[in-house]
Amino acid sequence: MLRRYDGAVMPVDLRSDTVTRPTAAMRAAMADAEVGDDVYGEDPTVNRLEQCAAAIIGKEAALFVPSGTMGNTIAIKMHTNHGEEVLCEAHSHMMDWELSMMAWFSGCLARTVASEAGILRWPNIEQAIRKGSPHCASTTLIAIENTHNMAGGTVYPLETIDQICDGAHERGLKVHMDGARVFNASAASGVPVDRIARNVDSVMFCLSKGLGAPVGSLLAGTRQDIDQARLYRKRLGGGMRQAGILAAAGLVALADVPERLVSDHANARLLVEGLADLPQLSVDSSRVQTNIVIFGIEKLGCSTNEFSGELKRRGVLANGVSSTHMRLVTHRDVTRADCEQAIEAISEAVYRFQPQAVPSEQ
Ligand code: TLP
Repeated sequence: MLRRYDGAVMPVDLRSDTVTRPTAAMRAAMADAEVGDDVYGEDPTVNRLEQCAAAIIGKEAALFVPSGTMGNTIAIKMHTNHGEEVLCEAHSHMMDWELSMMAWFSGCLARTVASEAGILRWPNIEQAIRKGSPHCASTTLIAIENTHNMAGGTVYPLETIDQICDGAHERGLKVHMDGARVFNASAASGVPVDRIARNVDSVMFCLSKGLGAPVGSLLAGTRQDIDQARLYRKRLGGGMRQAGILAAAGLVALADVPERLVSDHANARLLVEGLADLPQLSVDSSRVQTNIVIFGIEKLGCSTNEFSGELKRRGVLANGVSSTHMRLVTHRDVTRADCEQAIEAISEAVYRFQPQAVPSEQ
């Protein structure tokens, strides 16, 4: 029997891994956090988080920023000059969901590169690189997204990252990794995050997604780049004062990550296997490598908003990511039982739009 969503019962929230609530341990650490003014560099908890993050990700320094979008924005600014080109994947977060920040703040043009399942390959990148001339602007940065959100949480093979970095560096270009979910990539591949990020010039990762912290991301790179990044963060209004109360939750999140992410991935697998049994949906289970499941509802003849509405009535929250595709994201606050409920709700919603397909009772 499905738990009905009437506002009183907590729905199963699969809209994103950003929706997690801080754990009791995080709240306790926040309450006890030692703080200072971080714009003066005097918040001991922020300083500890930045040092800890830099060590985990294997870079000289890291900067605590309020959001992943700000981390990516600053990274682009620190690697480029006005009027240059940035190569990125056609459905990358930077391209589709950051309100053209690359143009707005850095004055750069995004040139998209074709990919398979969100993963860029060096030969395609190489063809798109432009050398500055009186006729065209030069490419100076390559941005890769690991895991790739809109491709369904796909993971870059390590050798692909290394090839991209080697090729870019030979040409004098920089590589930034939008590693909002790089810990998911690590949990799925078994490759430590510092190895994944070893050859990129900068990496941004989010505390507020799979790691479950309430707020914040880290941008990591060379000491020199991060010193510069600190100025850009201030320009963007991201200079936070007693931010140690947020950093404290981030430190807790970093302490107990990887094992838990594996269960998020198992829950996503459970979801996709349940959906694969519904022929009215388009499901590519090979894409589901981490905590994101994207599936098509184009055969149902309804909009993603209508489909979301049906799910909501059945106690499940999920968003459309295009006019034909829905996304489910597993995270700390959803259990295996919640995912089973979601499969049931999705099956009911599918048959609601295609009643002729209801299987007969045995
Ligand atoms: N992604 C959000 C939405 O904006 C789509 C989500 O729910 O998945 N890089 C990647 C790969 C991301 O998925 C996101 C957020 C960001 C950057 C930006 O992070 P925030 O939301 O902290 O600015």
